[in-house]
Amino acid sequence: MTDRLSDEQCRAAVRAKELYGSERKAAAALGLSKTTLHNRLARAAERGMMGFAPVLPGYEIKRTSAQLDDAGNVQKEWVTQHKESGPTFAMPAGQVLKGVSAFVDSEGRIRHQWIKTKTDSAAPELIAALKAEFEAYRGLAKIVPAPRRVERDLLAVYPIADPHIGMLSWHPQTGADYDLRIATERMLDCASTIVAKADRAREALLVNLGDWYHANDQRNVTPKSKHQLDVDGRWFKVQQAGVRVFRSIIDMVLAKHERVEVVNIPGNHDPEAAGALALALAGFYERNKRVQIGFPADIYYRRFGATLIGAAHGDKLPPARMAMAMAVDEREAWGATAYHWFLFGHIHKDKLDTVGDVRVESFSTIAEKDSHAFAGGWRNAQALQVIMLHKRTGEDSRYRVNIPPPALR
Ligand SMILES: [Mn+2]
Repeated sequence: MTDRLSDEQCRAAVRAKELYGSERKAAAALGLSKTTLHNRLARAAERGMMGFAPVLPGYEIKRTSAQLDDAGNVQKEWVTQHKESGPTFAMPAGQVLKGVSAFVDSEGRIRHQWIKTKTDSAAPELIAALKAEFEAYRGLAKIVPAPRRVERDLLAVYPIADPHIGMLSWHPQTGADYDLRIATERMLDCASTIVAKADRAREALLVNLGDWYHANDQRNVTPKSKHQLDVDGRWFKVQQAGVRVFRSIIDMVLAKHERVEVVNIPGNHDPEAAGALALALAGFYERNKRVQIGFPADIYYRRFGATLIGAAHGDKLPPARMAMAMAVDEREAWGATAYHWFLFGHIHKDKLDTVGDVRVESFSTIAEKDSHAFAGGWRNAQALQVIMLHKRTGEDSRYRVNIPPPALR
């Protein structure tokens, strides 16, 4: 609070105003700023030192009324004035609006308002919580620089079949442990190995052949057959881990290849979850022109030079129908290409069929067996591969990383 102005200071201001006429001149004469002089005049008016003539400094007219004679001439006039309003209300720092109450007249018009504020106590905690939540995302959206030299005539095809992220397998029951941590670490490990081995193709095709997730949702059964699944029960955590590991793989592939097309094929274990995965990835890479995330369709086709590529999960159609569907769906590309190659997963093993001139090939998984697969006697090697295609001559080379059986690790 500033000290109260003396009556003498106020009176001096009034005298100066009368003497010099304008507030500007009066202020200059007294060696005061115009604001200071104006404030002194306002205080003087409050103390009745400026008479009662309308309108006093710092006051505004509230009401005027007049008394007229019979001829309609003004006999008397009243001017009611009250102190003018202060500056515009500004929310004090650290405060938030708690409420507003109003004093209204008989017509419901606002006469006065009270703005009630309170300490914004939630904000700092909220900010801290959000910061903590997004800590794991820090730097992940960073644009990976494009590789310097790439081979324009090559396409690197990375088929990823059936990682079954979220599956739980217990060594005493199935011969090997598998859980969320093992799945994600193994995926990153294998992916980084084969990305390093791959040739510097200009383009890469990253194909999720389905069953990226072991479960489709918290019900923990296969949606169609209702087979009971052995799962990590924290579905959201599984879903999140699945998105993160895929993102890391895309980033690795982006560092090696100039353009990356990502294909998400829904499996029988994750028909809807695959769609959510595709959505999450599409959102994350929306502004990266080097990445294209595809629609999660059941059958995928793409032509690369002399090769026509097809892909499906493999639960809905046998190899012969894959070949036939490809010929019909892609009749033009079919006729224009020398090599026909259809990729699938689902059976968790490397297998090559030829139907006519179509090489219908399934890929092994990096996952361990669940109790169902163990009991069924399925015993297949685990691996991850990358296949290099040449624009004119088709398959050029392939690289592979094997996961040795538990006893030999
Ligand atoms: Mn499957």
